[in-house]
Amino acid sequence: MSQKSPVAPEFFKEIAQLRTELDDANYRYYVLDDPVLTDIDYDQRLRRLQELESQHPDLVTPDSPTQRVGAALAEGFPEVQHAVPMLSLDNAFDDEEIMAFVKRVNERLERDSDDLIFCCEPKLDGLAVSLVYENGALISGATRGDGRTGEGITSNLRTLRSIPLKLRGDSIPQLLEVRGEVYMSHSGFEALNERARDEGSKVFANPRNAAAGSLRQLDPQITAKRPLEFCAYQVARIDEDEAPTSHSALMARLRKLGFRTNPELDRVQGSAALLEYCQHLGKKRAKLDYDIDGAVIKVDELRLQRELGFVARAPRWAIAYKFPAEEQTTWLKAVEFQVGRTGAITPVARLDPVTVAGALVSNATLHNQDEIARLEVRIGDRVVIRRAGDVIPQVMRVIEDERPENAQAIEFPSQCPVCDSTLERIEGEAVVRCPAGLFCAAQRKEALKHFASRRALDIDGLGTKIIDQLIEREWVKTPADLFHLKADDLSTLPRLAEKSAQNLIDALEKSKSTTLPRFIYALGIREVGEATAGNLARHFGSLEALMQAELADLEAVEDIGPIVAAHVHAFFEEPHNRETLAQLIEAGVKWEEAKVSARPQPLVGQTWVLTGSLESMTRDEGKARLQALGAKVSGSVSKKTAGVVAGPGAGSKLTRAQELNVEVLDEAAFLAQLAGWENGESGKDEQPSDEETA
Ligand code: 5U1
Repeated sequence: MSQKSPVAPEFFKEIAQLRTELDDANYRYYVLDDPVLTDIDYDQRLRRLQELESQHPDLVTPDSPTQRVGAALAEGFPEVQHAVPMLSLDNAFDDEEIMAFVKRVNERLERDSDDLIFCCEPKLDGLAVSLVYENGALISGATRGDGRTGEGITSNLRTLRSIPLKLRGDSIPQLLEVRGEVYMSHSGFEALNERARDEGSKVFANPRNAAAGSLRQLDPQITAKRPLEFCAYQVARIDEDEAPTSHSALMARLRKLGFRTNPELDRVQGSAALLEYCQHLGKKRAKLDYDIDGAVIKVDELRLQRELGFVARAPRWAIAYKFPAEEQTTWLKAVEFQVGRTGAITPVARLDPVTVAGALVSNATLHNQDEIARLEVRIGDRVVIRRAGDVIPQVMRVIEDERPENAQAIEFPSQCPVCDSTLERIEGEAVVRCPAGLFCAAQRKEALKHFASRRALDIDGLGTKIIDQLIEREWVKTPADLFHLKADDLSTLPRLAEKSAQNLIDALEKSKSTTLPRFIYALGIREVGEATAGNLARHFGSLEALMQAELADLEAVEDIGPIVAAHVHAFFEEPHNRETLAQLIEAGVKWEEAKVSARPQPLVGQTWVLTGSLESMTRDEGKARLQALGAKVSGSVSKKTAGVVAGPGAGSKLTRAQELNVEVLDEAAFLAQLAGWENGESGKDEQPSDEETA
């Protein structure tokens, strides 16, 4: 048997020293903005460490700086449930809206002086991610996704040197969940595109797209070559004695633990200082080496944040102030009419290309017929274009003084430009639609693109060009036809080699195993996006139950109002759609029922009482959400009651709960608990149940 050679103490020492030097170098560079090593010195030390570790692989630890780049993923990114939902923010677009936010906050906190402390920082234009550390070690990193479920991109996030693999310092929280933005600096972006140009590969349109594309690589070696950075802006969970009590103190704590926070972060007191911060940041924006689209304003004290709570998916204690969008002028050369997935006809302006907010713009939406009339725009006009963040460029107004003599009026078509059906406009709606549904080739194409898209059935390799050909050859009329395609036929399509044809068949086969939320989303029901599809799946648990739902049942679903309920109802009433659904299931499309029906039921055996009014939902909605988690909801409080949710106006039931020492939750605490339970946290111990009387 071969004997392992003993490790010399100097060897240990050198390894430990190199790791410390490399970790310190990252900390000095990213957190303190005070570099100590040049890139060459850093790489030299990293190589030496790699050499030493390769001699003694048993000494390699997962948090060693050599372990940033792991193996490629074969299967795509796993789903990750966020223990605390990743919220979105309400927006304020001017001083008045900021003042209205301050007023709302002060009123709710019953404060009559304008001296509240806010913590402000730039709003980075990147991608939100969440990082979980257990006992100091990074164990998971995920995208925001729909706020409840993201994609696990741990291997990619580990490649970012501004993300510590282990926390710094002697006192480390047992559990820490940090949220922040992954972004690319302007200088990093320029260097990346220059390299791409040299190599003849595709250049990115802007830093945000480059950051998004880089994070979505299955091979972390690629991500590691992209100049991505992370900046922390929120602590979602921290488990330590004497955790900080304000947002600004939490940010200081994060810096000590090794995270970069924004150097522009500042505490301000009162609304005048707040407006001044936003104005100042607006002026500084052009000098920053990264894109920002505004400022995020947060009530600093965590106790007050808890008191303020949430409304729907946004906290009441924070707001995003958005800078005015950048505008440019150019010539309108033509207008084309596009047919969307649901038949909506959208006039699209073809423009002389112009760079707006970092992206080259050659098309802009004119929205609809009314908008063309409102703008009084003509072909040949000089127009003002606006683009804000991800939003599709828009034509804002016409510069009439520059109108050429031969400018032409825009005629809205009366027939569908693709299938020639007579267009319809429902009274009271702004949109003109082609009523032909899947009989219109344009709608078929869009429906198939949506069906195959990444967040729907995620059919790898089924891109726009192939879909166009499948529709034009009439090989595919409905999504179900996709699953009857043959590799031999596909390989006859131009530019689709035999291997790619077989790959596509394999991808189609793989896509048949999906989830109910993805399947519902893939159907392309009007106004049913990913979040609504998720809510429908969670609420009904099965496709059969959803198909049988009445309008009232649909309206009882979280975040679904009468309009969306009507669209869903109409979709499942349509015989043609029912037939396609049956064909899809017949073709083998399936999802794990268990995944759906095993949604968390942590409140089985518990009885809850709702009393008083709630702001973010009706009592019936609150009741439905508790019941969905397995609870019984009762109209009276007894000593067996597990908990009482008490909103304003709560009377005798609240008093009774207090007398019996039953746990009472206000709305904010209830929402936070619901979010936790719906994300799989367990409830309290089972208790004997009351009769359901509510
Ligand atoms: N800088 C910053 N961006 N950002 C985005 N802070 C911040 N906070 C957020 C979000 C969504 O949310 C918390 C207020 C919960």
